[in-house]
Amino acid sequence: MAIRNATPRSLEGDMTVDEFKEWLKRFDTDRDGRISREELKRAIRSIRGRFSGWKSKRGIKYSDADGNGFIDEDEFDNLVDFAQKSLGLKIVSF
Ligand SMILES: [Ca+2]
Ligand SMILES: [Ca+2]
Repeated sequence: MAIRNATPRSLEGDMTVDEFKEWLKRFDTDRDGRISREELKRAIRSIRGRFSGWKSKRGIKYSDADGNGFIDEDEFDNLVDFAQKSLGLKIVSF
């Protein structure tokens, strides 16, 4: 898989929604196409680390529209919202 940067650009400035999704997919370690709470926790830990357990729980709850306990690919957009509000990421959409 082609990943341009090891670090999300959010640490330096804005990232686009696509970049955010690409970044998120890197944490899909079991490659099932969806993000579990454990995977989200790892993602949160990789950026700022604080309260990753609690935030991953919140993130799933916030984003999981169909309630299956995972953030499926079509639910990634919901997480964008959450990431901006709760993780302090700057994500621009265009
Ligand atoms: Ca997964
Ligand atoms: Ca879901």
